Amino acid sequence: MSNESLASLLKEERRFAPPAALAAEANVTAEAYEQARADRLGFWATQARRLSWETEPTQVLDWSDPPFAKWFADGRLNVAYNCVDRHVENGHGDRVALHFEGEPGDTRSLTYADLQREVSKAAHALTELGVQAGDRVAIYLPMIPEAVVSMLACARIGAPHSVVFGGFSADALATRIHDADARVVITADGGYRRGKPSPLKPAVDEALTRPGTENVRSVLVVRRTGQEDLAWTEGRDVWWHDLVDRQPEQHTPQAFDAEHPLFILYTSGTTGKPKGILHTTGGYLTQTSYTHHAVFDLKPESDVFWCTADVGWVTGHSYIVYGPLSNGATEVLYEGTPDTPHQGRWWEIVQKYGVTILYTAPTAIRAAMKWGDDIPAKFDLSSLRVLGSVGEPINPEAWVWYRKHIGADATPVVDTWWQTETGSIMISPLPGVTEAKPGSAQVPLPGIAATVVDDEGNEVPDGAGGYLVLTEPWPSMLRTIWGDDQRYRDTYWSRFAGRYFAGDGAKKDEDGDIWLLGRVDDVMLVSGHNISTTEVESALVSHPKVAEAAVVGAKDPQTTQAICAFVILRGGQEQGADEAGLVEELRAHVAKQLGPIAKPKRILPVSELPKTRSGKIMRRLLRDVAENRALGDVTTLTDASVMDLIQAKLPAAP
Ligand code: 6R9
Repeated sequence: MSNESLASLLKEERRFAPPAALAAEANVTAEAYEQARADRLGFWATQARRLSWETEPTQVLDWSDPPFAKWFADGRLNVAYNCVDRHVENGHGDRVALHFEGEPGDTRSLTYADLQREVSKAAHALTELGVQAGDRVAIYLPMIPEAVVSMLACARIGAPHSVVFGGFSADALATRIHDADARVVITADGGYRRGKPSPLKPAVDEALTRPGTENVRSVLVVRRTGQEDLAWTEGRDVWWHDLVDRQPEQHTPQAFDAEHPLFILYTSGTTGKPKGILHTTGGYLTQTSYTHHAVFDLKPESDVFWCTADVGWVTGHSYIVYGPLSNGATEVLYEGTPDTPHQGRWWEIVQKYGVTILYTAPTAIRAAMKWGDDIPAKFDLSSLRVLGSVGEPINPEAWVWYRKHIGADATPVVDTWWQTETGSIMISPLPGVTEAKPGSAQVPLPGIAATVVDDEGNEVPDGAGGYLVLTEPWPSMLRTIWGDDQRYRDTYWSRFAGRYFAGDGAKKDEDGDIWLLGRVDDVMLVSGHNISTTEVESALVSHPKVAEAAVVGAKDPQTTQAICAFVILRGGQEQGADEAGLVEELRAHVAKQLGPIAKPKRILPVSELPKTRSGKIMRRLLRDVAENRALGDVTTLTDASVMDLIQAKLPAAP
């Protein structure tokens, strides 16, 4: 990246104060920032007491060997006990933990008492399969209750899990099984996606033929779709209902050290071998629990929480499983896609269960915008009181649409910035405290230290852009990259000495609030200016005809890179009619919003964009297209055929 800091072009003046009623009853008030500022470690020690410890920690942070942190190191606890049993012991056994909604419409509600029985049986079953504390278990399941039960059963017996997205290929699964050296795989015959059964077990069978997976001795299979002619390896494969159902319903959880590993989760990264991000127990659970309580203002007696993420993404780990369940929440778990069997499915679910807090990704919000305002308008969404966003920068226009059409023009929207590596939310407004700015994650949470620095690592003044860094260790930070301490140091801690480099561009506005500007690998260099893809995309999305935009810098002989935009038009906009006219209109719109330097050289209307399973736009593939290159690695793409559609749309090389 050149020495010129990221240009900050976008001006967003809209402001939304917290609703007075919510502010008056909020779980966390402005005082928390003061407390954490005065005594950061004391603040986290207090938050750790949200949990039940078998041995209370006397130590908070051990940073004697940076960047290897230990939090609450002399404490001992059991994560599953904290997420399940203690709520039953506290008299909440009858409270619903999970309202499961299958894609075909089948439903199941599990109370905390049910969950305790299921997790206990699964823990016994894993033990019968020979799984011991420290052994890794791979989980490759659809979004069904057994996914949550399996994760908690692993946590209960101290066996780190490695959840792999149900949508990943046999190759991706094999790489992850190999790297983690997993001993057992938990899977299902299949799951439901887009109205039909989608098989999973065949990918496991295939993965287990690959070198490096020989240590897998058992495959535990949930029957979900009832698919016939399933290949079966005797002695290795075992049905969940045969093994788990006959286990005792009581299981005594054993406490583990606070630094005992909880899970490994692989981040795809844009290049290179996936990184196995390692999280441990005490600090991770402290921060997921606290942030879920603070950012969503969760009231466990009355709220119904719904995080739409897949459990294969860190958001599902922290805000379907560990955060909400440690707080005794009632939540929704939905198996399928938002448009099956119709584009109002999510809103129907909100209405049916009276969802009060919804946590989703910008990609889903932009899809809903594209499908049209009239669809959510058909449902009663009045139960909603807090809306959250995660995964990508949320374009201001999408933020305002979300608040208006889903949140009755009244609910706070919290834009939460964090990463697989950070384990929990790091930068976000608080719904009862912060005057919100659409498109900005705004402020580090109490106890979190983040800032923006320039190329030399100097903090930038308000109003300037650069790189996001975290300047103090935090409880749910990754502990290392599984099996590769050196890569952990190099990737995160070597760019700016003593500080964690997140890999994201960011700016501070005049009030010192933080705006995320996209991955630094995606930043464009145009005639000597660094321009953020996020800002150009947000300018495009602020045009009434555009639902979604992806912007890349393509090699250009005159300007180093030229801005190339791929746009999806909003529902009802006829394509083709006057495409040339529309493209000109959009180019002029961007120039007006951001200045002539940001005007895209090319704009291509397309019907889909390439995305990862967690909904992030894969700009590097679009760069390959824009530069007429063969496509790079597409294994983490939701739907590889999208790239054919886009390439077909492209005029012959200029
Ligand atoms: C939780 C999660 C992490 C990357 C991160 C950043 C982007 C996530 C964001 C956001 C702007 C937000 N990101 N939340 N960018 N605003 N609110 O997404 O983890 O899958 O590891 O991705 O996602 O680029 O560095 P992960």
